[in-house]
Amino acid sequence: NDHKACLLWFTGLSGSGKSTVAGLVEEKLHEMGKRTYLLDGDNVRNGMNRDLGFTDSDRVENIRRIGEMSRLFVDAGIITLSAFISPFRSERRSVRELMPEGDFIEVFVDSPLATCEQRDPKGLYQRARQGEIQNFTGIDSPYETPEQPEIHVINNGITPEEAANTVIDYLLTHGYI
Ligand code: GGZ
Repeated sequence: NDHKACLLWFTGLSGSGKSTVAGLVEEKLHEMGKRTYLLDGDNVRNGMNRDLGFTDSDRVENIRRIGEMSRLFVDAGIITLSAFISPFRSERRSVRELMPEGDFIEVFVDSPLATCEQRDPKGLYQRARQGEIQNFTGIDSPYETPEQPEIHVINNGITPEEAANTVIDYLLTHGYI
């Protein structure tokens, strides 16, 4: 059950499939006997960060805290998966710089906005288009695409299984697991 602890940082639009892919990667790692922890909106935004909304400054603080929290998990030897939109390059870079060299693996879950909007599992895009939600990423709040992600998953026309395997393959070929 040997592994090198690292932070898998999933970034992408709402509805891009970050949480789904991260969840599958975690399942596969468990099957291999690895210790993992998954941070996502459900266990972070409802708890530690429930004081934060979706203004630019709240997103910056959201990612800063999640970065610090992720570092503690990696420090404890756990393969940590964090799945947040994290729309700003500078905040993703800050988290990268927080981590020991090589411990930060940026996973760009890349689905076209039109696809995310079609999926719209929670109806949020529709509400944003109707002006009922402000500062919605991709609509009236920016998403800065990663320039050099370690892993670029084009999550459009492939299964979540295939997307997850791309991540597992990276961990295997780079000696993390
Ligand atoms: C973007 C929003 C917004 C706004 C609520 N903009 O697809 P979801 O629903 O389940 O996941 C999205 C989640 C985004 O939170 P993050 O912590 O990942 O964002 S960030 O990294 O930018 O801080 C979405 C929901 O919250 N949601 N309002 N205005 N997403």
